[in-house]
Amino acid sequence: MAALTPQQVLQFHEEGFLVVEDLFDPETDIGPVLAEYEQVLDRLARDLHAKGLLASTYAELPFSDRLIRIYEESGTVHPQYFDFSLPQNNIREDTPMWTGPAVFNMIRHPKLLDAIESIIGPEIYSNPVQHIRIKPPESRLPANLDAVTLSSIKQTPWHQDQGVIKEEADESEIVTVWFPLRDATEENGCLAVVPKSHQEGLVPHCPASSENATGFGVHIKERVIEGRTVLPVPVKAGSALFMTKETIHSSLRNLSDHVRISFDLRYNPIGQPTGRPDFPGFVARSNERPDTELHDVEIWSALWQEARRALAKGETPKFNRWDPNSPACA
Ligand SMILES: O=C(O)CCC(=O)C(=O)O
Ligand SMILES: [Fe+2]
Repeated sequence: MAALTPQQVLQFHEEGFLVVEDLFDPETDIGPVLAEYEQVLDRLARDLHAKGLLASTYAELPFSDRLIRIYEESGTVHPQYFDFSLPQNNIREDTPMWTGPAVFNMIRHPKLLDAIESIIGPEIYSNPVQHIRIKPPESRLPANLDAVTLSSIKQTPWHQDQGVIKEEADESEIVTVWFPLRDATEENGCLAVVPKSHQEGLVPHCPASSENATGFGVHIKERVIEGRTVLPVPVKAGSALFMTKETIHSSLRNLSDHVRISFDLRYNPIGQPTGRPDFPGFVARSNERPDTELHDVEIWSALWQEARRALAKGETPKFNRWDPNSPACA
């Protein structure tokens, strides 16, 4: 069991965040995920090469250098290729995503579920608000990215995870777990948190704006953060940061020469709304009804493909509650 100690659970609830050191073995737990993403990057390289957008597939380069090179030379970034979730608009039947076995195993990792169980109990639902985030060094981003793309691949603005989901999940006990696949440092853009900010509950957010490059995505205005204690949280590969859905956080800039690569996953007790009803979750662990647990990556992958098909056909649903014309956004 990788259960948390009562002291750790207390700290999580008091501070709104908790770093669990060495939750995973970087080699045996995270290694397979990195190996799988080598294949995803290879597929991207071959696709772009076949389209004439790359002179080479750069198969000889290590992951970070290869990705940077491919983004630079193709003149744009390709985050959706790697993600195990869908975007919030312009979903097509062929929108890329990656729902592979190593990713699925990571979401279901017993050490992770043991830690989550210590916080929310043994009836655990995998919430579909989940991402891999691969952030290239700012100095190596392709020139001429439009403002929205640029800001989405740079630092993440201040927000609470409760702010990026729908009201229906306001009472759900959603726990975020963020962990890097390679060491996350202040230089390469680890997260920063506002300790104890969860105690104040949900604060107003402002939705995406294409005019304001640093304000892309649902975000809390900088003026709300001014004067508060901001704590950068470097996390080594193998360690993990747990946060409540009310904890205010952002990421720092990637000023290093390599990509910053992380997973963020969420869990809530089975039966509580996830806040993103158009995306599929699944039962990750259930002591009461073990037969309802999902163990089959093919089924998981099919759930995402089905969601993609439905969203490509229908109207774009609303993903959050915020109004850009509210006084809080002026
Ligand atoms: O990795 C990032 O830059 C942002 C992550 C985040 O906001 C989260 O995990 O909730
Ligand atoms: Fe977040």
